[in-house]
Amino acid sequence: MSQAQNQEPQTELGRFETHYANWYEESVRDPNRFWGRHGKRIHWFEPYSIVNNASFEGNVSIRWFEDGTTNVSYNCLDRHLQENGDRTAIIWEGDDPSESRKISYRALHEEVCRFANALRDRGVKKGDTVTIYMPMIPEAAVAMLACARVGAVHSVVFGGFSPEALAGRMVDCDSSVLVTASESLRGGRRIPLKQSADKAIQIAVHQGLTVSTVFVVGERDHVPSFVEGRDVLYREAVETASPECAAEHMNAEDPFFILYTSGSTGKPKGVLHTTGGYLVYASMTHEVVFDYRPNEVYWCTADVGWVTGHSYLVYGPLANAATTLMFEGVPTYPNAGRMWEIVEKHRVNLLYTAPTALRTLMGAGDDYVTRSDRSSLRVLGTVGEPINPEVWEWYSRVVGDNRCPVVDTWWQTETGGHMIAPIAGVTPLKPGSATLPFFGVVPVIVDQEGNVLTGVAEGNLCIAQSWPGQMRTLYNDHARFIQTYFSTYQGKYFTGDGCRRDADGYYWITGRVDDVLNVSGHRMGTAEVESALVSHPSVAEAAVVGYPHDIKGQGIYCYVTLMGGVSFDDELQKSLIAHVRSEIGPIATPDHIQFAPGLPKTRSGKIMRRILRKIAENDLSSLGDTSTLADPTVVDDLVANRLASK
Ligand code: 6R9
Repeated sequence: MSQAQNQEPQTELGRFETHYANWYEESVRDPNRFWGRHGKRIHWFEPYSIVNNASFEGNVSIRWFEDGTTNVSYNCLDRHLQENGDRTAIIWEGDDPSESRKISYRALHEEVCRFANALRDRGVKKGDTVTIYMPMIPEAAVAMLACARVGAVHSVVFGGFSPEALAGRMVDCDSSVLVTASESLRGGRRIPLKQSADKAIQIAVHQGLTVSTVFVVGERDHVPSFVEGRDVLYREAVETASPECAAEHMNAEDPFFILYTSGSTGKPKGVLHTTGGYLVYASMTHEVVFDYRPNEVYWCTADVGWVTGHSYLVYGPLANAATTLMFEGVPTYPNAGRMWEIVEKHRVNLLYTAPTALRTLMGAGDDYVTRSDRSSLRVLGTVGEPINPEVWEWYSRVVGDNRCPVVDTWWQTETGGHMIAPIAGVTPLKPGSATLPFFGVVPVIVDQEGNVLTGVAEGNLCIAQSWPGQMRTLYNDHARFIQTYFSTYQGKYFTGDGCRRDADGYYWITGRVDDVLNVSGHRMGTAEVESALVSHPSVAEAAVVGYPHDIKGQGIYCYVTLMGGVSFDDELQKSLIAHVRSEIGPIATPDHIQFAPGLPKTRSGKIMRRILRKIAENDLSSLGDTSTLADPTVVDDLVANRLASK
């Protein structure tokens, strides 16, 4: 551990070298024993006798604790009432700095029971899918926990997604119930969520979906086009429902939630997580990686629409009886000091955020940080994309006053929880490295042919053994699940990320090796942006690549060829940008659109993305061999007309 920064060991794990190594060794050698013990951290109505039953071969079947029964809502609420009923479960901080609310475990339990009954009253039962399209308000967590309580499978769709994107996701999982809000408030701007939901329903109904119920958070007067019979005011439903609601006994392997995420193809994938293993894994990683201690205030800045919002804003923290802070707004409103003001106001002990936010705030200057009291902070975390060592150092030095370990956590929607991450206060850190695997996680680095590389190595990152938080399938598409994750390297879960392992065995994630972009920590497929572009009447063909962007990590660079007779001008460019935003959402706003008279293709018609990537990166010295192209001259035009992308 030559270059590693040594921290004083603080947790029961004690000395890192011995305890981590011992626990880790047991966790991968004897997962049944290890997880058999740690599975008991949650409450089971019917205990499990079988721990791990998973195979990455053939039809790929992943099962954990398969004969146990439990309920996530019971574990996140009822279990804490006796001892911690008065403890704050959720601190809500509004977009407007003068607004905040505290909700105790007792109050949250009551609200969840009431809304669960309201769901049941509208016919929702175990196994039904419910879509949640919400701002960052406590009712989003209530809706998720209420689904968990009655055994409904929730699909939370990020509130920034367009009506088209929402409709596609509702249709895919056949969701006839939607929970939404009249509007969302971000950075002082009102975003008409219900209006988008109504448009989405129109599109979905057109595609054959029946939508029976729309719960709307908000005052009646603020709900545009209230549809009698279909629309239900959340507040009225909750007030008239009974506060008592028994939690459904769920099998550990019953579906828990679907979360759509982007892959290399156009259609988002419905990642399916199940009940028992997911909760065990989310709660254990939350406690161990962040070294969470009772009574601490924990703040994860992720939106509930992403997996981080599921595992580390709602389920992990609540399963651990933590106080979790939910922030409706954005880090730069009313000014770039907002995050640190919130830390001071609520005495935040643990902060978990994304490198993209840190890069923006670092650019705003240290004064915004240092003028707030950050003495409550004990642990700092990051997630979502690789963190540049300079940003890591700034986070540690300026935000954390060199007192707080920075835990860089690598994981994915598919993994359910942290996979490669330090244990706060225990693992010696290296800026820019997610360090070492969590218990039970066996990372392997393979070359293009699938050979496992040992020692110091760089290649594609796979995971060799199952862990409890792993996704079980893609909703309604097990064949695609096998194809996407287990066919590239037979018998291994392929992550889609590149990775390097150093001489100390530390892992350094280098970014996606497939056609997935990571823009400000938001994951999207180049194919999704391409299909949005070609659905514009003026576009004949489109190719989209990522390029390095100082703040966003990656920016979106689009090449378009146009329909005959159409000419490229500022107006068309604006219209294309607006079109992508309306098809997918503002997170997919193109940074550059270059007109291409032709795209570089092989003679068999395959677009050579490598070349397009190099041009977007302005790395013209290494365009490589272009002689295999059907028409090598198109490259000259693209190079001559490339757009400034720095
Ligand atoms: C949790 C989450 C997953 C992709 C993943 C990788 C990137 C996430 C990272 C990281 C480097 C980290 N990623 N955490 N890259 N260091 N600490 O973000 O899930 O939205 O599914 O994205 O994000 O490329 O494959 P998801």
